Parts: sequence; structure tokens; C-alpha cells
Amino acid sequence: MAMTGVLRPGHAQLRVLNLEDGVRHYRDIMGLTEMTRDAQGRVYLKCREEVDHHSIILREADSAGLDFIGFKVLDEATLERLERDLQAYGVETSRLPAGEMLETGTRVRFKVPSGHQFELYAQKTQVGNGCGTLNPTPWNPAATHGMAPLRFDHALLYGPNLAEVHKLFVEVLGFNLVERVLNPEGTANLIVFLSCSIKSHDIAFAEYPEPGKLHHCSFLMESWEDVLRAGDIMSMHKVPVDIGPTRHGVTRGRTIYAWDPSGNRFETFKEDRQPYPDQEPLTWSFEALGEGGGLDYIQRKLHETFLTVLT
Ligand code: M3P
Ligand code: FE
Repeated sequence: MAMTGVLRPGHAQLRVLNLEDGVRHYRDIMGLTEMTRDAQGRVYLKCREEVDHHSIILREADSAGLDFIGFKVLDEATLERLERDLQAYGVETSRLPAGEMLETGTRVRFKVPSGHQFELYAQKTQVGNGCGTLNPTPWNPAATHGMAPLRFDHALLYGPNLAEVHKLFVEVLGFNLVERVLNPEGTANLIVFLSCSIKSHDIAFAEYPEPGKLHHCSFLMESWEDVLRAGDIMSMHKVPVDIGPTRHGVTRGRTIYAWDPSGNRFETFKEDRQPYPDQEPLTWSFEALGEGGGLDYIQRKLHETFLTVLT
């Protein structure tokens, strides 16, 4: 086993303005499975290939956006080590007890300089993907409905202090830079795509004055055909679409950006690269983000919503 440390984004808690509208979107239209609700009224949903208990948690609130993202780490010893490493680096951490989030062990919570809350955890009840573990089926018909994303894949977050956040993820959490977009002056990064695996990104950050903003949560689709089919379903249900279907030049992902009923942007996405950590990072100029097809490789334009519409 070569993957140690931080394994992957395991959950995101989203704020929605109306809980049942949110549930209709994520459960009935996107096709996640509702797993449970807790005493606070939060709804836990699972993507079909996630083997742990849940991928997305919805919390009703007066403003939309992201409460936090949780990364799963290898084991309890890794959790304790990373907690110590964060503290030694000067990051304040706190512990949420096992069970505060249902079916989930102790979480180590911390805020990064962009204003976003993250947490690390080592344990979440493994419920499986319904395919079995002995002579498994390739997919689970009972869990394959709606857009049928495989898993919660990554998020793009906007906030200040990009260089500090980038450094923390690389030096403490063991991520590597896969791609970046430079600012208009070419003097610093505007967006960084960071991976703790061989995905094109497990998390991405963009420089932005206001802290703690969500650009999108992304859901991995099985195929490009499934991205287009998700687009059909968006249209059938009048889900407002932002960009696509198209390809991002940056990361090469094939994509649609659209909005949930609270205005949180989500992405249906087919991964298209496998950047091992020995590969040199790819750099895009700010002009190339638009005209060079970084954002939209097919239309080659910088859609204005990309830089401005956030929750
Ligand atoms: C994604 C993705 C840009 C591309 C964004 C890419 C900033 O959202 O998931 O690959 O141009
Ligand atoms: Fe994305």
C-alpha cells in the first residue's frame, strides 16, 4: 500500500435554504441515497460508489454555502500525527467526539487561512456500495438512480491568503500541486489544484477577498455519456445550468456546472488525468483561463459567473 496520510475528501456539509428542496435535489434528481437524519435535523446522503456511510450532509440555514469538508485519513495513528503536525505548524485544532456526526469517529477540525473549515477523520462506518465484497457485482442497480454520481470528488473554494493555504496543504497535509492558474499580472497563483492521490485535484482554491466561499462541490461520473445524461436530467427538472457540457482545459475534466435550489454550484465531472506526484505541475496564464480554454476548452471564453457567483 502506497497511499498513506490523507486519503480523500470523504464528506462535505452544505447549507441549504430549504431542507426538503435540498433533499429533493440531491436525493431525487441527482440520485444520492438518503441514509439517515440526525437530532439536529441534518440529512446524510451517500453517492453510489462510496463505501462509507455518507458523502454529503445537508443542513438547513439562512444562507447557502459550505460548512466544512472532511478528509479521510488512513488510520487513528495518522489522525493523531496530523493533529500534532497541524498544531506544530501553528494551526489551532479542536476535536469533535465520535458520534457528533453519525456513524463517524473523532474528527480533528481546523480553519485554514482562506476561512474554510476542514476536518480529518479516520473512521466512518463502512456500509459498502451494495455490490458485495466476495465475487462483487460491477454496479448496484438499487443505488443507481437520477444522475447517479459515483462519489463526492472535490471542491473549489474561494478565499484570501491562497499562498498560505497552498503551503499548509503541501507542507503539513502532504498534498501536491497538479495545476495552477496565474493571476493577471503573472506574479502569483490565482487558482491552485491540489491532490493527495493521482486525481487531478482533491481540493482547489482560488484567491478571493471574501473568506470561506464555495465555488462548487464536484461529483464524479462514470463516463462522459453519464455527464451528458446528467445534463438531460438537469433540463427535465429545470435545474439551472451555469457552464457546459464542455471540457475544462485546466485538469481536462469533462463537466457541467449547475446550481442546486439554494444556489450552491455543483459539478458533474468525468476525471480525465492521472497525475502521479512525480509529474511537474502544469501552469496556465490568466488569459489562457478564458481565451486559451482553461475554463471552457470548447467555447474558449471566461464565463463571467466563474469569478463572481459563489455561496
Ligand atoms: C474544475 C475541475 C478552471 C477549471 C476548473 C476545473 C479553473 O472545476 O473540476 O476540473 O478553469
Ligand atoms: Fe471541479
